[in-house]
Amino acid sequence: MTTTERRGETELSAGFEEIVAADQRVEPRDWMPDAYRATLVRQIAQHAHSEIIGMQPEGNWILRAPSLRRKAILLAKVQDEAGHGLYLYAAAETLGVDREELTEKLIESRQKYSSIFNYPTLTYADIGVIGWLVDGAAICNQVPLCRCSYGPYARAMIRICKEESFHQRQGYELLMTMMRGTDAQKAMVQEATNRWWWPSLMMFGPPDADSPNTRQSMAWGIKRHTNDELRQRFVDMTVPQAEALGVTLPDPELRWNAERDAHDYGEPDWVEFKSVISGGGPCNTQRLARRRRAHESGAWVREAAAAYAAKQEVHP
Ligand code: FAQ
Repeated sequence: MTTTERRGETELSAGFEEIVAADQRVEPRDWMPDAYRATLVRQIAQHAHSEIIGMQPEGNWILRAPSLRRKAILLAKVQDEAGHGLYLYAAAETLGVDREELTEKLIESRQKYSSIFNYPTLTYADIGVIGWLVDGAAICNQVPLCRCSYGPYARAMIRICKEESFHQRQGYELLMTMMRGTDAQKAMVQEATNRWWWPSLMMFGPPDADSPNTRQSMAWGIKRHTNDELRQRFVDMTVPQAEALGVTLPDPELRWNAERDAHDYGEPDWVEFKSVISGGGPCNTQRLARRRRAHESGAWVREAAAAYAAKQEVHP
């Protein structure tokens, strides 16, 4: 690198730091450090993959929904998740990676997706609990991302969060209905809550002391809070909701701490978390195999769309 090139890069870097310090948005045309771009691609791709893989646990119940109303709600929710995936892949594309390449990385296990979608949905109460806890955790984690320093990601998150709020409410309403039902229905809600509580806490990522990316991502304004801060916010938000619903959260250490003005809670099983994110969760193999199959069986659609686009270029 020549002296002039080095001086040019120092100026560009100062411009980037200024945008971040002033809490303005970095846009695709702006210069950005390679590591900032790589971190965004990693996080946005993981987020997009999560939305797409996240369609499977709930999709599992569309044909078995207990009424036409529940089926219509569930269909709309699962379609929304597909839409979120598409907004996010589009945001990632503004960083110079294409969706085809990201999909390849997902199906070859070279990129992650959220641990939560590697657990099975065993009863219809799971659909309610996913809305309440999983979408509830997603909202806690994602509302601050609407202020992410990277413009296209922040803007995608605004639409996504609006839809996630609807998802959370439909789940809570479903559970409220079941809790007004028979003893067997109430037991089903409690049992589903017991299974999803700890995996929901794990969605926020490892404890701060074990989170290699948080410090730099916060300095760049990609993340606005640490994993533990958001996990705490989720616990504090969820405890009164559980009380209103009439279910018990499965944590004997959960109690209000007046000194901290927050709830104390037990430690999630981080060994299980590490195993799930390294491919060892109960449904990892099934989720990826299904995604791979869907990708392969959609090849003819991509080919036809590309052929049609090429024809339009010749004869618009
Ligand atoms: N699962 O250093 P950190 C949804 C990885 S969407 C799997 O703390 P970071 C909507 C992490 O990637 C849910 N992997 O990482 C919906 C890193 O690995 P790497 C998805 C995880 O990025 C609802 C390593 O561990 N949401 O639910 C997890 O600073 C219902 C070290 O971790 C998002 O993606 C995990 N839980 O913080 C859809 C939100 N946690 O890449 C359908 C955006 C950590 O170095 C139905 N993402 N890892 O190999 C984020 O906010 C962040 O990326 C975190 C992780 C907080 C997830």
